[in-house]
Amino acid sequence: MPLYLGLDSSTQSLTAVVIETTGNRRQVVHTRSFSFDEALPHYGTHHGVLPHADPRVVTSSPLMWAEALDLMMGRLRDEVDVRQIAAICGSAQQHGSVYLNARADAALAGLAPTQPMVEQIRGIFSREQSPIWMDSSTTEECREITAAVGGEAALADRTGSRAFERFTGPQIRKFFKRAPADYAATTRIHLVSSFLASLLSGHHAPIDPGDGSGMNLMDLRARRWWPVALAATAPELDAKLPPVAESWTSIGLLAPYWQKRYGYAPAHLIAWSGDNPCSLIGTGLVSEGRMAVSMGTSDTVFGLMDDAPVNRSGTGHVFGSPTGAYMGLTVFKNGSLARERVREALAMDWRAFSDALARTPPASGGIMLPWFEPEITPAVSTPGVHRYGQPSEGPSTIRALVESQQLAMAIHSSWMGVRVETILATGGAAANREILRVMADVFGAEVYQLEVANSAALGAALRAAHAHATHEGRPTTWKEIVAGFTEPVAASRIAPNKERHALYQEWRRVYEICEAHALGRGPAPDEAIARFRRDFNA
Ligand code: XUL
Repeated sequence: MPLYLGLDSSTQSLTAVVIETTGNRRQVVHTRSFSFDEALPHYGTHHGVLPHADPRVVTSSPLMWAEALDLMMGRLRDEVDVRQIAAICGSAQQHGSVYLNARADAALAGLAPTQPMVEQIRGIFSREQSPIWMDSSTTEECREITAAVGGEAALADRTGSRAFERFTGPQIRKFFKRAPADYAATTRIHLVSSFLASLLSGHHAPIDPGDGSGMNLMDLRARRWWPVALAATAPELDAKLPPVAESWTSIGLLAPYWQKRYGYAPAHLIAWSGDNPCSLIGTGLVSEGRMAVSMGTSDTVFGLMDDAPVNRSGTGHVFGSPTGAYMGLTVFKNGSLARERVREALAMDWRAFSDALARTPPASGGIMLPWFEPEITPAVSTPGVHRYGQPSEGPSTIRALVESQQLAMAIHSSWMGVRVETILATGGAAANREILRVMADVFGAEVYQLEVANSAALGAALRAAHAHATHEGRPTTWKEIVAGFTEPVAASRIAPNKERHALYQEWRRVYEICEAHALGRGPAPDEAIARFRRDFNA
């Protein structure tokens, strides 16, 4: 009976989900996850990233990601019947880039099964550290690229996003400017996703439109590199990038290294994608109308879109969806990161955190802009936490934080133009019902918890099953593929409270004034807060 393997290389960990999809047996048969810090401490990462004096520079080790992949494939051999795995697909943190030199082709093609992979690929990198999505050090390059392509609107219309510091194009440009000789010695630039797929296939894998749209380099609708953006970014970039290929592309069979070293079958490899496009599938968002809010290291709001809207929001992104359609996404860097900081500062456990939310009335904590780290939405390069309307520390801080995060998500995802009636909540913080209650009231939407804990890895496994069925001449719909895996927990439904939603509609305007003030773009919000308190007796 065929099995399908989905891998997810995230910021902090590597996860594998193995599923079976035959007839009524539609289930996850195995899950394995380990954190980079714990499993591979010799790389010296902290929460998956390398230390830097400048908080805007965030990198990780591509060799570590490779070693993690090898470790995982070996562990799976001991835990599942890997000979039954018919197809493999993967997901990875988006935007991060891997720089390879001329030795890479031969090393990839000639991996000897008698030695660990890591020893054989040490020499293939033209850059030892990979910039990742948490990096915000390329403001200058964003400006240069934007000007060279004819402005923000031109870049956003063509690629789905205005220039963002973490996007791969600005990162490549910075590398070219700072280390021109190393850039010249680079023969291939991969995303984390296509790099890991290359290790499995033994040759350079393509980039799929889902992950390619996180680069400021791809023509979103044509699904190929946009020559104007390539020219604006760095010389001879076209020759260094892998081709763009549809997400369901079969990129070959698992290389002999994996078959001989661990006993895998010659499984079909499907093009990897980014974690957000994979999570779209893993949360069952294969048609328009529903949205997911994922609360992990970062918080993200996303949903499928049949067409690519012109995105003039300046905040969100339009990415390719692995179904061939599109997805809208807005990312907040200070997600769980901020919740953890506040909880730690108050010396509370998660239970006390929830109790504090349950005990405090809506809008009683004021507004908090929790920019502990440089923020993506709205763009904030110098970190700083701002508090308005209720400066006292204590349980009200938690209410201020959680409400402000939900208000920011509602405001900054409205550009997608989707009437949100149902939200699927996922990620670690989605286990907290009190947070979900605030979400339901702020959005005025029904909120369901998703049982799926590893939506990106599950999405990758479902993509493997979908592509395999299609390649075998058993065409199947996305709806059929996700059935039985992604249904929300019916009993978890939280309905919005009408009165509280009305109150939050006004509190939302106060939030907007506070945010504009914190960004140095508007007046102090005292008057607006006083008016709100009068009107709502809050
Ligand atoms: C998406 C983004 C993050 C990373 C996290 O634009 O930057 O969600 O993909 O892995």
